[in-house]
Amino acid sequence: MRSAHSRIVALLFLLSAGRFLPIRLGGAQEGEEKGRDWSLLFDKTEAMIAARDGVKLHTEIYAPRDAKEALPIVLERTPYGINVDEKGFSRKLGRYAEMIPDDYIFVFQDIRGRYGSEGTFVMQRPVRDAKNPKAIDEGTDTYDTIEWLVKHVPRNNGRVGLLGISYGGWLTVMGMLEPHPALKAVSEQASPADMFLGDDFHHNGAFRLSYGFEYSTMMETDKTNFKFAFDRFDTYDWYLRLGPLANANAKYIHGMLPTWNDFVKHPNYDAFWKAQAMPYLLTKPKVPNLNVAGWWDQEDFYGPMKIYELLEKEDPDHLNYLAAGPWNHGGWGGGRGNSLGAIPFGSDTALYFRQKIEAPWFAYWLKNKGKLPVKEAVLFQTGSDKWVQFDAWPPREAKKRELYFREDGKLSFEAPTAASGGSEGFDSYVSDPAHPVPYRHRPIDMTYPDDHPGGWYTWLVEDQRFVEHRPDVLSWQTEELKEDVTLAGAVTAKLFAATTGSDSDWIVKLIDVYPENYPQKWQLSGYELMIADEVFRGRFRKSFERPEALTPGAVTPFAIDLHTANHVFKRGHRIMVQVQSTWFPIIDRNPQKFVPNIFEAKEADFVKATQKIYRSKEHPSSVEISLLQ
Ligand code: PG9
Repeated sequence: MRSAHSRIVALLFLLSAGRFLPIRLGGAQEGEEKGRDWSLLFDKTEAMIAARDGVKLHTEIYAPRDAKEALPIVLERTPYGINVDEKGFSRKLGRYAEMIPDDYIFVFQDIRGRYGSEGTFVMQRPVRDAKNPKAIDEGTDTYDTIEWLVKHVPRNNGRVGLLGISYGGWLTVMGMLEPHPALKAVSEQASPADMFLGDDFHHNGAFRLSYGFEYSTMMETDKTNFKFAFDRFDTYDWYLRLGPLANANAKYIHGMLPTWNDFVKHPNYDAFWKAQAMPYLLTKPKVPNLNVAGWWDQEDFYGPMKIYELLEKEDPDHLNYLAAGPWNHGGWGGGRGNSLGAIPFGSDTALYFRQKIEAPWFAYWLKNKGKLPVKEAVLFQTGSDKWVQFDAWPPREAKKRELYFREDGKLSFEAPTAASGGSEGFDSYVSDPAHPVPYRHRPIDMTYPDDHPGGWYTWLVEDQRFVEHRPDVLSWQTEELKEDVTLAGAVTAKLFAATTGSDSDWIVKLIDVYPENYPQKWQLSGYELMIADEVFRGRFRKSFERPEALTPGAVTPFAIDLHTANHVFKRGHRIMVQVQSTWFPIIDRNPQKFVPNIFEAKEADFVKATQKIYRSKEHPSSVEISLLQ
């Protein structure tokens, strides 16, 4: 293993243009303030904390210099490095600028096998076998760390808070499964919940190719964040030239990345994926937890919403809460959050979250200070640009309505009739894996560039006009709305579709179309903003565990969960739905011919298919939305 590992390090190092630190994971590190002299505010100490198996974890402790009383500890564990400035103080302190005035001891730790910590990194290390007293996992590492901290850090008050974004959010969930008694509050932020069904690596079984490839090379090449060196700027072109997925190992990574090998070995929803999926891990909440999600999170939106939903099933002590805002991945962790891409929000939403929600949340639980800033769910409503408090999410009072696909590209609350369907009652396109629809406008730069502002961070808010007129993207849209339409809750696409292939992907996007004349911001005139979106891999229609071929030509129903949204389609706007069968290279190309394992598909398996989306009385495709009056 070690020699394989060093071979890939050598190989990729040769290919690499160099080492880039720190990476920007979503907005997760944007809050790391530049230029502030933290040494004036904090004393720093370092410790190698021994976990129960003797592996030592590199930990940095920042205690306020002028603390008058014993203080709670705020712990963040990370695989991405603690990232120190010229004075050796962690830039992560900038993430906590709004909490610092409340006085905490901040502790940052490299997880096992990353940066300064000993041991081996395992991607989302599975929860240990509880029968083995020597076994470890991220939960025991968190527990052992807290045990050490409360015993050894001078002038701590015996209360600990734990939080993190994304991988750090997942580590937070691991820490709350069997919490240390000193753990009094956690905030899981953008944690993945299920890597096969909805987060970074797959959505509904469709493989997230560019993310899966670039993330596994980043994490498993050596102990630090590594960048794969593409030989061209436009990775759309690079991934297309890669051809079938098997070429990734054959040409570049040579079986040396454990995570990539797991993708290849586990193409279906088997015990491997379930072992790390939240439905199989979470029981009722034992510690107060604020789940945090971004409506346009390009990595892990499914995760925090699912974790909130699962913990909500049994929460007699009311420990489970939700906050969501108009953010990309981690966008609440830094900056103002007054806009995302071209879309303005009318206020500083990220700052508001940190000042008015996150800081009071921790002060309440760790310092008995103030009032809880959230009753149950505090969610920014996009479109109207305001914060709304809900007693439940999704709201119970929302009513389901169907938006039907109709003839001539129309979308309507009126179902098709025998007469309206026309003689055929479907719309059609040819999906060609050799010419896949780009998921964002080309050139598609690498996922985490650090020499320019990357397109990855804002692709979910890109104007969808960039693909509207492709022959392999279909659109249906309403008339101009005569009044506001308030969507609050679940969005589900209900397609009746047929393909000439024996496997197929279906991508459905719910879009807010701005008026053609939009004086509030001229550049947004006619803008097509995605509000909900998802891909479904047809082979998993009946079961994610046992994929089946589709019957060519058969009209087949597909129900696709587009998750929840909290959005007002304003009067004068239109609602649009787009359907397509490729979204490249974020989603790998479905060969469109059923093969047992797409990771082993051959070039010849990739075939064109003619797709039909029905909109007839018998087969009324629609998107079901949840409306508030
Ligand atoms: N989305 C990243 C991730 C989390 C967990 C596992 C794999 C990837 C992240 O931003 O940390």
